[in-house]
Amino acid sequence: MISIRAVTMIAAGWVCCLLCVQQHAAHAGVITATNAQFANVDGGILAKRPVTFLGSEPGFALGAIADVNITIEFAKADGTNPNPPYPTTFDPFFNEINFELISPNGTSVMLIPVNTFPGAPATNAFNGLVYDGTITLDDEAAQTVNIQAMLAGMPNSGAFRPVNPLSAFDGLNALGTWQLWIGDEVGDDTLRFRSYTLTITTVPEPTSWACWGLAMGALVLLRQPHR
Ligand SMILES: [Ca+2]
Ligand SMILES: [Ca+2]
Ligand SMILES: [Ca+2]
Ligand SMILES: [Ca+2]
Repeated sequence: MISIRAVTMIAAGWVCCLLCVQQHAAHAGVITATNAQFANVDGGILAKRPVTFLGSEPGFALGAIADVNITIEFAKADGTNPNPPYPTTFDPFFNEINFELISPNGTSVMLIPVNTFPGAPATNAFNGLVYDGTITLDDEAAQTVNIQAMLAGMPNSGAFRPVNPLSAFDGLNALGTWQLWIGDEVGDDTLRFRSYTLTITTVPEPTSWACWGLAMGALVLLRQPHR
């Protein structure tokens, strides 16, 4: 026999869950931050670009991280001219590009290490190529960032998995200052960094966990032998 008490708890728990899910869907639980300070990066000297979450952003909840994506807009071309049109005479050395993301607690992920993209082939086949676009790094993307690049000779725009997973940040807290370290290993052929946007999905607030607890408690009650 199922007790009236258990049935009531189940009903209350699941109604509460539905309300919570709806509420959090409205909030979306997603926070974003952008840094659009240009940098003409070269010669192994990192440009460091911060973004800060204050905790007051809609969707911040308690700041616990469920997922991190990052979108980076940059160009890489021959020469050092910061603005287009870029020189197109010689090789742009895409292999010099590197990006590392550092969380507020100092956890770092080398998203794109040096030599992720191809360098200069002996045939000079990549002379004159220019990359100018936007790459989104997302663990849930279908392909890793360098797969098509090795065939095409240059980075591809779109959504790709980073070389090392962003899931290293899952479970940490978003509160505070994040840094993107932007690198270009060797002198000449600068990396023209334009902007990045950090998109963090936060874990829903505990109110909904309390609802799940109520529902789960009812299930436990159901499984207990009746006296
Ligand atoms: Ca993820
Ligand atoms: Ca060059
Ligand atoms: Ca993701
Ligand atoms: Ca360079």
